[in-house]
Amino acid sequence: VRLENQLRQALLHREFHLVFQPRVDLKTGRVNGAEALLRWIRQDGSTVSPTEFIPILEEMGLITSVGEWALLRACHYASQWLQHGHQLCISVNLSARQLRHPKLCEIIARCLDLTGLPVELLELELTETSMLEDVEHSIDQLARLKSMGIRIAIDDFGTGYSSLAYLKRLPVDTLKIDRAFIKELSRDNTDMDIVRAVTQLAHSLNLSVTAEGVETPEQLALIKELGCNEGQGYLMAKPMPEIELLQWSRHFD
Ligand code: G
Ligand code: G
Ligand code: MN
Ligand code: NA
Repeated sequence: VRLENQLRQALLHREFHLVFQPRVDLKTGRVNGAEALLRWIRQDGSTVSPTEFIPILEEMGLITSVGEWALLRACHYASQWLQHGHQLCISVNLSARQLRHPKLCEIIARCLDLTGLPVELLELELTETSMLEDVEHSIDQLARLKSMGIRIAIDDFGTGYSSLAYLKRLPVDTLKIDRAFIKELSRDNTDMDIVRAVTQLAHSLNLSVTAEGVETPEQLALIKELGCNEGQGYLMAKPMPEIELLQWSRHFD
């Protein structure tokens, strides 16, 4: 209850911020895009993890408005970067409740319209679990988004329950392999086989693969060897404020 009240205050006092974590193309070494991640910084400077407050925002029914705000800000920044000559695809996380929202397509269309961001520079990340809450509706909703030209990624892939049958039916573009599989990746363990198999499966379905949570040069070498398309993780960069991302991307030009 305390956190609930604080969240209401947070909205009023603009305590939410976005940070951005780059996604790097493993073939060219260039920055393909960035994932927008929500941060709550309270007035006393303390922070609360989104894993704590997002479920509460969901319960309170506030996730749609906070999510819409995040979407608009993310599109705004990506549009600014483009104007500075950096064509970066922005990935925005959506919660299950946002996916179920009947006006989702309209909300997104409005964000693109207001910010002038080209549609192909927006990617939405959804977890398997949120996509499978109501599969038929999800497939419809995702198909509508895709027909608008928006890219869809399955986030935290491998931690949910999606069966391969659904993978075939869900209109997605990218699999983001959960960092749990990258964490202990080494030449002699099963995670190596899992990442290889997932990557081959994804490629046979024409999906791109992003490895998350890349923290060491060894992991980077292995995901390249296994054919992943993109890497994201602390080795490349931690999530950072918008202004730093622009400076960081310059090193790759
Ligand atoms: O950035 P961090 O590792 O703390 O994020 C924790 C979790 O919060 C991740 O699972 C991430 O997907 C989720 N998350 C971060 N930002 C957003 C957001 O804007 N919307 C939603 N729905 N989830 C987010
Ligand atoms: O669930 P999702 O993939 O959206 O969450 C991304 C979260 O992972 C972010 O909160 C981000 O801070 C975190 N993250 C990003 N890179 C790394 C990494 O290399 N190691 C760890 N442990 N966490 C990471
Ligand atoms: Mn994500
Ligand atoms: Na993830």
